[in-house]
Amino acid sequence: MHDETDHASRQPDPAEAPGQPARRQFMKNSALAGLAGAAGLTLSACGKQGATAGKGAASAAAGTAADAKELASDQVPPGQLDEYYGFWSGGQSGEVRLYGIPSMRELIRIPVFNPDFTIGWGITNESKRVLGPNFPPGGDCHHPHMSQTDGHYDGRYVFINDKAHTRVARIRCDVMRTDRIIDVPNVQAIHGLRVQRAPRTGYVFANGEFLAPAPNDGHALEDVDKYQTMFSAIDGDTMEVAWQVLVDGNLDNTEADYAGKYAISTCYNSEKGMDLSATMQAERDWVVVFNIPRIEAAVKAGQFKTVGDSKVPVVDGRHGSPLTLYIPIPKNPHGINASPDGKYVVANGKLSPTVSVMEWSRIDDCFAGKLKDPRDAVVAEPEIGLGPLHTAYDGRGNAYTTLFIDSQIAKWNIADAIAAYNGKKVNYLRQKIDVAYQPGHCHTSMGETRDADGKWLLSLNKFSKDRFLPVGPLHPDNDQLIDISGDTMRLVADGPVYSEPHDVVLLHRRLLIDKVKHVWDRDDPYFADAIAMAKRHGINVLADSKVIREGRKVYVYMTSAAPIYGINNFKVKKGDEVTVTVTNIDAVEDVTHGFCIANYGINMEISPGATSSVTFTADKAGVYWYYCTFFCHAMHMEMQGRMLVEA
Ligand code: CUK
Ligand code: CUA
Ligand code: CA
Repeated sequence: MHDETDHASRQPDPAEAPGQPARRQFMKNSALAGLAGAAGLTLSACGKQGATAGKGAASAAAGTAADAKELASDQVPPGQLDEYYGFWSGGQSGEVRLYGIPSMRELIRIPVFNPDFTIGWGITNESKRVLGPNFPPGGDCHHPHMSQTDGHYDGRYVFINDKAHTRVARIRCDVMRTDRIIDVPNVQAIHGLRVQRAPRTGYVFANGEFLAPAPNDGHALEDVDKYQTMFSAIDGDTMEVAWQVLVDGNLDNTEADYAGKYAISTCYNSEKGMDLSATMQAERDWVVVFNIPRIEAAVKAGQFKTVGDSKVPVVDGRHGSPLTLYIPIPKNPHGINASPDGKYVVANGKLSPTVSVMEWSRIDDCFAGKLKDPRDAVVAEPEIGLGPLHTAYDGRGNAYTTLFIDSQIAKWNIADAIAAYNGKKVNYLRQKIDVAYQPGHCHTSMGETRDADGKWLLSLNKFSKDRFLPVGPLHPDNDQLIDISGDTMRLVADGPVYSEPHDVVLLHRRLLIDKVKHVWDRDDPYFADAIAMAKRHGINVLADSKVIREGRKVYVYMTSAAPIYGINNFKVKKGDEVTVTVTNIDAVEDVTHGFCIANYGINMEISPGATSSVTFTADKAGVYWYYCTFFCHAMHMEMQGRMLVEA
């Protein structure tokens, strides 16, 4: 057996090699010329200023350097489209942000768990149907992942967790709007989230991180032995929790294989510690592998219980269960990432300078009893550097691991790491690049699919310190774009971002560009409830503008067509419950209207073809103007009307 303490895998660090400049010098222009010569690198265009040149200028600047490959550019000229979409977790904001890559320009924001006054998320009836009646005021997003089919992105959905309120959300990629949010029962704080890759998504896997009694109803407050957590599989089509697995320890990040057989999660608190030092006692914690076919069979056979009011089947996956496999891994492991060749999965050691490479076929053998020791699933445990958190892949056999403490990304070769583990004298480390500063996740273009294309690497750095203009004590994060298309990683651009995107996915535009709708379909389920309500009132929302009273309930239907609403004024009584339904009959690309009632806390967006509705109590008498909030026409300012509220 190999042991992480005596395993002779300390390698010469390429970043420490003689002749390599320190980080700050590296950034100084004066050092660039000398460096290009010393390192044999082409530093033709470092950063935004220099990178505007096209092919000709870039190669001219490269001069006679040995590595003639030009530095890829983050510049996307006016009118040109980015090659990649990036879905950014919005972190504590509770939203998802859509970026273009390589420009790193923010395209739109997609409100998910957060109220948003731009589109009226949390205000409209359509959003409240998704958020639920008593939705909490925000979220804490970490892990956005797109649905897959056979290990390829399929452009249907992006799923994301809310750690703060133990929820999972689904975003429809055709309209870039959140369409489902669910509470996950029996656990606290959904952290790791991944999708089943094959045959399709399928399941969305979600880790409950914190340990607590279940049901968490005030019993066993001090009885730490009774604390527990579970792994959840959510049906990505119905957004119902299909089953849960009770585990030992806690759960941090999760990942799925490429065959549709396994999910796998890291545990940093095998100790069941209740404070920091207690969670760091063991030299090894573990990863736990979930055998999906076996779990499904157990559920089918009725070998489950339920907890409290929840009807979700809970199977027992603690040590000794045939449903799970616990593989000891050093130490407080964090990220877990499957390689795009479908063969390996890498757990990142965090408090250990190592990552642990496991082979799925050996995990098969462990479950089949052919391998007795779960550690036999480990085929390499290379030493990478200090604080390895997450790993990404280029599809050419190389892995890229963020080193939080070293503020670096290490590029290493998987096959060479396995050879070194088997005693061969090979250097698996390819390069280390300084990042600024303290990286968490890194992500490669298409890197979590079979289509990993090895073009771009993003380093999501937690600290930006001196990289941007000072903006007060709260600094932006710094997401750095790195060209990995050649043999050498090269930093291309810094990108400040509002706290705190833990993770992103990057996918080629061909996967989405034709799937995204330019105007809403009139029969879209997103506003079907409003259309059904209109039908009950005999209203054709495309033609009719009308006020209907039913007791204390008032229904106002109006069209919007630039620059005029279908109703110029309507009268209600103080205390009435008012529902305003606006239909944008300008089914013309980009002609969006808004509907805001001054001093009533109401604003909603009505994109072309859409119907939006809002219900509120007219609790203040007086004249209240409503007006359009999206600049839609030369006479946009005049697109207005009055709500008259009788005392
Ligand atoms: S976690 Cu934040 S850096 Cu929530 Cu994916 Cu690792
Ligand atoms: Cu409609 Cu501005
Ligand atoms: Ca631990």
